[in-house]
Amino acid sequence: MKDYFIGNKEYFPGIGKIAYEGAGTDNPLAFRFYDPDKKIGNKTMREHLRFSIAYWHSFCAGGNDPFGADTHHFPWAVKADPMEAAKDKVDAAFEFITKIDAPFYCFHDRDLAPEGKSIAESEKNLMELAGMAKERQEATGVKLLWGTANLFNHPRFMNGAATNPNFDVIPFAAAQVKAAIDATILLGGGGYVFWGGREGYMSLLNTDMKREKEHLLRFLTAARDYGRKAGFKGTFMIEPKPMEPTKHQYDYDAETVAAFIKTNGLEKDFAINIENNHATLAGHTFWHDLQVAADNGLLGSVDANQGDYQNGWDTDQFPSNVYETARAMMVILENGGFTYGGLNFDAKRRRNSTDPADLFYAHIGGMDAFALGLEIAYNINTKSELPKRKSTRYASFDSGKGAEFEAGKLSLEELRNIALDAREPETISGNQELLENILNRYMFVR
Ligand code: XLS
Ligand code: NI
Ligand code: NI
Repeated sequence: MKDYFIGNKEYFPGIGKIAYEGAGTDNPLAFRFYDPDKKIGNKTMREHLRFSIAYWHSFCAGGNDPFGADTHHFPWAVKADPMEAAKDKVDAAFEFITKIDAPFYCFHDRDLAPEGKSIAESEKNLMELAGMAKERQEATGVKLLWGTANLFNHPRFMNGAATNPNFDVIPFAAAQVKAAIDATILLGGGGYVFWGGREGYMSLLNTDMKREKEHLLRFLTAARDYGRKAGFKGTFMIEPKPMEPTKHQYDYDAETVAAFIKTNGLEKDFAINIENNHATLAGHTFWHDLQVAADNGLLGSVDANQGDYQNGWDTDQFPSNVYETARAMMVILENGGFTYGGLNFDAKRRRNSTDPADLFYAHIGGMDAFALGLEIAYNINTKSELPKRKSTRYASFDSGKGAEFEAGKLSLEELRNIALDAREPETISGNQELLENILNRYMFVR
């Protein structure tokens, strides 16, 4: 019995299941730091990190960019009949997912199955491929983290999907979301994601923002209502991004999405899916957006990737920056860890990384970077003085007048009267450089 899946054909011959070999290994096809069964606190690394493979980047996107054609030639994408090619892709996907030893995957409807000539044919295609994926899930134990619908690729969505100024487009978007929710239910996904790639504008000259945002709310609540009626027990998530492909996207960042969810009373059903490169595009850090989502009780899942400090777009690179993974894991652990969410590699290998093995190197690097981040974050949160120092900084609000202020018991006049008899406040250092030194100690000293 092989411990990985092979369907009708082996698509990654010569590469077996990737195993943990330890930091000293010279084998490029092994984990150095991701040791799935190693316990960190009361959970294993596998349980903490809940890695997921993005179907679109790994098995669909051929490496094209606005200046050049595909460079990745997938052996599972050669059959002329799109349904036959899609079936080969399912086999290739489950082979890769089991060889890299990831417990989850995510997909868009159109990643899994081609669009048909009619809504009914598209629905039939999706359900047929989802049925095949379900069989593969049962055979391998791999699970669906979340599903979504691609409402940005087809030309009909060029002015938006739920926020399109032409109502005629909205039923087409709804049909796709309905079918994608059905497929997510069939496959037992714990989440359903809305990333509004074209829910925004290119110019305010032709855009009524107020109306479009109201339409977005109508659409999301209709999708929620359908999902609940159809038996979806998971969590709907909104994935913030400030722009690209639109000039401005309505789900700009975690703060904007949290406000949208709470203002509209959606917090029972909706949470946030944070992507590193989207946070940095919005002028924040990954850490910042994770913290905002956690502070609002809305941290659902993570699209794990990283951007490029010099490029102003979503480069979707595999995570290798251990400072970023450690800080992310600090927030995730402090928040109690993932429940239904996980770390989905919404990342693509570079256009010129053309060897089939590059797909493995990319994921191995990302998984190792998060395994390192997890261990460092666990040590920082449980052994370092950082959490204590942060809470001590606010100690003056723990009792006396500070506590009264926090509880909303002091008026502006009362506060003013306290100042009348008070001495000038003490100069208290924020000790930032000291804290950075402590962080580095935990980053590099084991
Ligand atoms: C694009 C988004 C997309 C979503 C899923 O920038 O990250 O991949 O995660 O539609
Ligand atoms: Ni994403
Ligand atoms: Ni993205």
